[in-house]
Amino acid sequence: MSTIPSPSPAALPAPLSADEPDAGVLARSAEQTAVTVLTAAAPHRLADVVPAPREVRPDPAADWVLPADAVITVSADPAATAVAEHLAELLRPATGYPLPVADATTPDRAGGIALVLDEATDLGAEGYRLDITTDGVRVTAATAAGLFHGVQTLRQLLPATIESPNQVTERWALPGGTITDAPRFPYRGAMLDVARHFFAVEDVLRVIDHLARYKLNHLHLHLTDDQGWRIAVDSWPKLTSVGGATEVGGGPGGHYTKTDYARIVSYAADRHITVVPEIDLPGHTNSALVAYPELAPDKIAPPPYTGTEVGFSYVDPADERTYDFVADVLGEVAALTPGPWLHIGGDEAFKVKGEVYTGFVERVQRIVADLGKTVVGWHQLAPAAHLDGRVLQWWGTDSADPTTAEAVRQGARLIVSPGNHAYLDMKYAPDTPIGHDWAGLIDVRKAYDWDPGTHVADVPAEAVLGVEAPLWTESVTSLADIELLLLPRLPAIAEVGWSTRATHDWADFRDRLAGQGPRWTTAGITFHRAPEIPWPTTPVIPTQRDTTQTDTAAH
Ligand code: TNX
Repeated sequence: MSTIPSPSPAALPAPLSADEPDAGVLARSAEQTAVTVLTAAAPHRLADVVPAPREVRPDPAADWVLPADAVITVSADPAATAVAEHLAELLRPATGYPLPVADATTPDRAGGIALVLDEATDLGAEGYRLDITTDGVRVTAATAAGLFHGVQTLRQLLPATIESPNQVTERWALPGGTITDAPRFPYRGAMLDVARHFFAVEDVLRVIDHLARYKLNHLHLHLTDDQGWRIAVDSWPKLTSVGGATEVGGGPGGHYTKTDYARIVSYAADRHITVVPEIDLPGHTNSALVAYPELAPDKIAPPPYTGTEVGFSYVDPADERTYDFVADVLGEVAALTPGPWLHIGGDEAFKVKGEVYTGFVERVQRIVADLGKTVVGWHQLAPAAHLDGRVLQWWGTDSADPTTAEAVRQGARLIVSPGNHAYLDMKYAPDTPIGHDWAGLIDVRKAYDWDPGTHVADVPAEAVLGVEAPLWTESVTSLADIELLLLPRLPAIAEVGWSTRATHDWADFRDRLAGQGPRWTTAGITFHRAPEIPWPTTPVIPTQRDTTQTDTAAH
């Protein structure tokens, strides 16, 4: 990042800390809703953004304060207009401002926020430029996705109180200058295992919100495993009615109807996030075998499984009926999924070996291709014959695998999810109350300090499609658990995937990440107060109500 430094704090108006007696008073509006009144603080630094933008040029003479009558103008385009509405919805609760969205052709619209689609913007499919001047804010991008990412940057540059669900009387100041930004890798994702424990649609939508904040653009859903089958398949209905009724620990499980799944896909799409569905094959299939014993090698239904061992189950690779099942399931999932990817798992099929395994994978890869989708699978797929466009997901812990390197030489691309850096189900420290440690402990620095471009031996950066942070849920049973493991490591993985290598700097990242804590607290989001991060200790919204979260309330 070529950062032209901000002026020293002394050159800016002195920030008032919110716990000083004159800095905040509690007021109530006529409607008796709690309104916290805060006084002016200096705006954030323009570089205080996660993931780090490519180029930041502060102009302290150009700080701008969002006025109560600001209008959001937008190019006449439905996708861009949706981004403008999204921005308005982000800003309205805390500001209490009406923030109408208007067509950019509407006259007399100076002094607001303009979202401008401009095909000539030379920043790729997701890049954007953000200009903050004394006249207002302008986000320019060639695509609605670029505008969306620019909006997330804008959001982070406002005071942390912008995250409040209740109105706050605040000086909504933004630091002047220009950010020019674009991602390093096209694929930046997180995975949620909804099979080991089932999570309600609302929980998944909230995870999508977290992805969107940090410019991640893929949500991989691990929809099936030994402990539960979570996606409705009309042609094999017992997959969910029987196979969906279990989960780790003996809970009730659950599944997504096609309508539920469509809701997740569309909520994600509105945030420029593509859903990647995974049907794990040929192993990790006990729940399917319970529902349909004809798929089992011995044709006998196994008992439902609610433990956490892996590698014992598999669909019968020698029975043609198995391929009917695979084609039916993948066909229905493909039809529900607008994105290009279908993930077929392929991991830990310990009982399907050698040519039987590769033969199975090659047939399934072909089924996916015939559905017009791009096949993705865990890197165990590597020894199966290459199929054009296929993508392998690396989850090793040792940074080298000749079979994967050979598959890449033949044209496979790689999503990099090193177990010892990107696995969000690993504990932070020995005392983390949930999570695993088979790939080691992953503190924030470990999640941040690796390079997807050079991580896997003999895999060149050009073959790397991007990064993904998987969250397996054997020990994760609630949204609060999910958030505890996700935050603050998800932003670290997001930065590794988005930001150019030249910006990589632990001390700088640590300070920028610290600024996210008060935002999460204000928004009521659980996070792990990792001791290596200098979290601010001043509450953002002081003494608002008994129920008010302060940033000391989180884990
Ligand atoms: C390995 S990572 C698995 C999962 C487990 C996970 C727990 C991968 C492709 N397979 O089945 O849930 O470890 O960390």
